[in-house]
Formats: sequence, C-alpha cells, structure tokens
Amino acid sequence: MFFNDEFETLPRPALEALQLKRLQSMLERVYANVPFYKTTFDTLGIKPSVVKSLDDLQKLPFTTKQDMRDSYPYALFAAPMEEIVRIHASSGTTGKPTVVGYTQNDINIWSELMARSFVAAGAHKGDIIHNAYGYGLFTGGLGAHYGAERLGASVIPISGGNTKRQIMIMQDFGSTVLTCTPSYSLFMAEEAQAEGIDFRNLKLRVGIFGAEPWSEVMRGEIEAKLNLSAIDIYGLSEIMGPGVAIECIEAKKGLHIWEDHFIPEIINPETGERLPEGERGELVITTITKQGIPLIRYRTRDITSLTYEPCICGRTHARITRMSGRSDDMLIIRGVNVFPSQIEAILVGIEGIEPHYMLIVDRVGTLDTLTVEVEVSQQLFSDEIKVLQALSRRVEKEIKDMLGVTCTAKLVEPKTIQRSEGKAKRVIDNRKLA
Ligand code: DLL
Repeated sequence: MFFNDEFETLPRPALEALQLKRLQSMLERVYANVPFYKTTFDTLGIKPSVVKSLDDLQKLPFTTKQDMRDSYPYALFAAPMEEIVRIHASSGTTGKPTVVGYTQNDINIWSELMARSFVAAGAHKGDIIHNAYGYGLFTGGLGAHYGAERLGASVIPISGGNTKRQIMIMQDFGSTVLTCTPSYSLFMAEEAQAEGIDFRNLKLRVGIFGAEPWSEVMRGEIEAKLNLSAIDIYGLSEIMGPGVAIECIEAKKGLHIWEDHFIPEIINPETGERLPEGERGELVITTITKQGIPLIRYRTRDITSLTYEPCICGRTHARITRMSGRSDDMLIIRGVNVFPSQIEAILVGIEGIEPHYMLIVDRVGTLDTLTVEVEVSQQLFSDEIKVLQALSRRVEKEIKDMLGVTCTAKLVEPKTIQRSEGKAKRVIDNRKLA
C-alpha cells in the first residue's frame, strides 16, 4: 500500500533525473535569494551551474547548525516573510534555538510526506491516530497532525503529558495508532500497568516512534508491552520535521528516505569525504523542493548508513539504517568513544533491568568516571543485597566487555529515574561544568 504510488515507486533512473532537475533549480533559487549562499559560493568561486550531475553535489560546501545559529532568526530564509505561513524552532543545547520557516507549499509537501510515512507504517484512512508528540515549536505534534489529516485518518491532538488521561482516551476513543517518542511509550506502558490496564485490551495496532535514538531491543520491549507493531520514524526540524524517513511495515529494515524531496549522503565526520554505500558515517541531507529554508548539504550529525538495495515493499527510495547516535553526543570516556544507545542496548538485554537509565559522566582529578544509574524490577529490588550486587557486577562487566569502558553501576528503585514526556534525557555530563 502506498499513499502516492507514482512517486514512491518511481524507477531509479527517473527518480535520479528528477532529483537533478530539482537540485539545479533549487541552487539557482538560493544563489539568487539567500545572501549566505551567494557569499559562500562566491568565496569558493562556485556558480550553481557547476552541478551538472548528482555526483557534482560533492563540489558544494556543507551547511551546519552553526550557520543556522549565525543566521538567527531569519537570515537563511529563501522566501519573503509574507510567504512564510509557519515557524518552528528546535531547542538548542546552548543559547538560541534554530529557527525554520515554511511556505504553504512546504506545509503541503510535509503533510504529503507524513501521510506517505503513515501508510508505509501500516496506517490508513479510518485509523484513529493518538498523537502524543508535543504540539508547539517542536515539529513532532503539528507535523504528524497535518499528515494524519492529509491521510484522511481521525487524529486526536492530545500532545504530550498527563499520562493517565492519555491512557483513558486511548481506551475510550479506540485509538488504533500511537505516535510519540519511544521512551514516552514505555512510560505509558508503566502507568497503564500501575492502573491495572492491560494494553492487550486496547485497539492499538501500530506505534510510530522517533525524535530520539532507540534500539532494536527496545523495539522488542515496546512491542511486547504495548501489544503493537513499532515503527521507527526519523526527521529533524532543520530539514522539515518528522517524516523525512520511515520504516515500512513490510520489511522493518531500514528507513526509506523520501528521495524526490531530499538527497542523502553519508560522509566521514572527520574528513567530510563521501563514504560508499553501506558504510556508517554522518548523514548529510540536501533539500530539493523546500522554499522557506532550503538547505544545501546540511550536516545532521546523525550517524547511520545508506543502502540503495531494492526493498520488498516496492518503494524505490533509498534506506538509512537505525540511527546509532549523533557524532556530537558521542561520549569520550578515558579515550573510548561511547554512544548512549550502545549502553542502552546492553542494559535492556539484561534480565531484571528496566529500560530507564541515566549516564553520569564526571572527572575525578584527570580521570573520567562513568556511573550508569539504572532501574531494576520491583521484584529484584526487594531481593537480597547479594543478588543486587551480583547484578551490578554483571552490568559493569558487560559494558566493559562490549565497549571497553569501565563504569560503576548503580541500581535504583523502579520509577526513580526522571521520566520524560518528550525526548528522554539520558546523559549528565558534569565534565562540561569544570
Ligand atoms: O525530533 C523531529 C521528529 C519528530 C522526528 C517526531 C520523529 C518524530 P528535532 O527536534 O529537530 O526534530 O530533532 C532532530 O532528533 O537530528 C536526531 O538526532 C534525533 N532523531 C529524530 N528521529 C530519530 C530517530 C525531531 N528515529 C534530531 N532515531 C535528529 C534516532 C532521531 N534519532
């Protein structure tokens, strides 16, 4: 099942010809309308006409989050303000947010791509979509909302928060599709259990989870606890919002990136060189139809790989693998590179451990220390101290064996680690304060 049969299954030669045509006209547009691009191109002695093939994209410079910050709030917009109908922003880790603007045409395309994404995930007209992504400057809520309406489904704009009420609504309104962050879905499962509500009695069939990294093991956990099929959705506000890429329910093997609107590349984050198909590196995206804020070779900082292998679902669009973290949230602990998602994958594989954890990084003298605070099941927590100690040692040993990093495991009571209704905060890095 497709939302847009023609474009989702466009044979690759036609898809690539379309990409080139759209890329060339986008380059002309930004060169004429965005002083930042004109200056950057002129400094490098490049004209938009340098791009004669898709490969020539490599001749163009990258755009970074810093460039967006420097252009705060509107300097990268390529359309006049009278044509901007919506503004979103993503919270920055420091200082000002990154601001993005959409023309009506951008909103229409975003809605279509989200509708395509819903269909790829196995949703359809007639579904009742419980949208618990936050509404506001964050793109999750409104992005999924407009896509659900475009699909013709019934959308419940519940947003995040008030979890007990969420569960009541899902039960009473007969929600069939759940959209929220993966960590929030587990929190909902926990709350439901505390209320004595069994997800097996709910009508949920599909969950569309994204906005933060999660793991294959966590998928298993969510599917078992919420009794639904869990689909990974990717997106970022700079490029559009949710719906840049999504897994298809047929294969659940990689996320199709909508290539008639975005050109993906994978680069070595150190050298900036393009990597061959299948190799893991930083995802770089060029938008080819956006009007509000088109971006050339935007460095997402997300780490993934790309494949053009045909998919059993029939979509011809390339797939990216599940994100394994960001090149900039990578922790370096005593010289060892560690992604929080790697630790998570280890934790959720250990029996008695709950998928709620916090990594605390500190510096004692000149030595980095890592403390892994993680919740254990109620049953285990009331067990003998000996049992808990053995479990701590096991967590420490598995992390050491798999990742080569020494840590201290601190097992805590169920529900003591702060829950999030949006993106989960998994790392406290006290070293930055020094
Ligand atoms: O998180 C958009 C979104 C909303 C995506 C709802 C999916 C669902 P930002 O707030 O700009 O936008 O954050 C974008 O979140 O660069 C990734 O690091 C991370 N991210 C998003 N989706 C995934 C995912 C939204 N499926 C940043 N897996 C991105 C891992 C993800 N990381």
